[in-house]
Amino acid sequence: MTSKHCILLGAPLQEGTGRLGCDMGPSAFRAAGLAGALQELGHSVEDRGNLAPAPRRQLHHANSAIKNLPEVAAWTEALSDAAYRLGAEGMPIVIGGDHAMAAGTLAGFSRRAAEMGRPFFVLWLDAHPDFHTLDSTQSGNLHGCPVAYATGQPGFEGYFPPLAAPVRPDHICMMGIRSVDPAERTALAAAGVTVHDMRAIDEHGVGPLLQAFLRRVAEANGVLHVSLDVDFLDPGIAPGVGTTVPGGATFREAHLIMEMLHDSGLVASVDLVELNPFLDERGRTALLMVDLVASLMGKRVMDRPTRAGTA
Ligand code: 4U7
Ligand code: MN
Ligand code: MN
Ligand code: MN
Repeated sequence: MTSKHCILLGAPLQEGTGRLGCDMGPSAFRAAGLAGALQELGHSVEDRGNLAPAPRRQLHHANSAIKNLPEVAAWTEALSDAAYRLGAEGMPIVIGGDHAMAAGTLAGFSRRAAEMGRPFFVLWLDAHPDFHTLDSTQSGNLHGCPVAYATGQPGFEGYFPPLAAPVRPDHICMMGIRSVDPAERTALAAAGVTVHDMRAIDEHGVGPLLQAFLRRVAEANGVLHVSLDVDFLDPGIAPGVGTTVPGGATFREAHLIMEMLHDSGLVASVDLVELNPFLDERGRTALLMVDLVASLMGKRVMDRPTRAGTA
């Protein structure tokens, strides 16, 4: 197994959600033993502590539903710069914080990949596609917007930082999706994002769906970023999140995805988002997330790839 230099960065933002508590996410991941789990697998770990947002600017938008636009824009600025820098240093694991975090991480990691001359791909594991623009969001919760921003959908100009390298929508594969708003449905289809909803997982299984995407990334010599929203998981095994949707990924489906990702050797960076420790039950969601990261980083049941012939 190749050992990596893992760089942990906390991003305690919670302004993208409608409720408080995600700011405790980075602490909960640390308390659940994230660094130790990685070290046990032979990786070196450097914890860079928590990031702070850039200075806030006054911002006004015609969509009066939008909440905390100046705060989320300030986080996006800081995260985009941090991700761009970390992308050159090792294997960044960015710990949220709510999923508005991904506006910055996608923008920064994509910029880094472009600079290296490598195509950038995203595996989006979530109950939601987070494909709202500032104009289409009705809840006004900006954790529902990062993918639209990072792919350069219209309407973010002048609010969020300009994109050095927009993510190509046809380089994004979403899995676990089961809550899509009408505006998102239309925009996703028009943009050409691959969406494997829960029905597709039921019918085909996560293995073949993920394998097809990983083959594409490998053939393109791509850089792969994984964005893992806690609500991807079924609420029965992961209650510590504000936006639960029934019918999510099972324990084994989630682990198999992580194991296959590890065997592919393609993952360059990771987001761990939406954990709300205030809603968790004695840390069980945090512990499950840490165990999933361990699978992603090489923990396996037997001393062989769980799925033969992928590496
Ligand atoms: B998350 C939602 F309406 N689409 O816009 C919205 F269903 O990061 C949910 O994936 C967004 O948890 C969920 O508020 C954002 C809603
Ligand atoms: Mn999300
Ligand atoms: Mn979600
Ligand atoms: Mn959520």
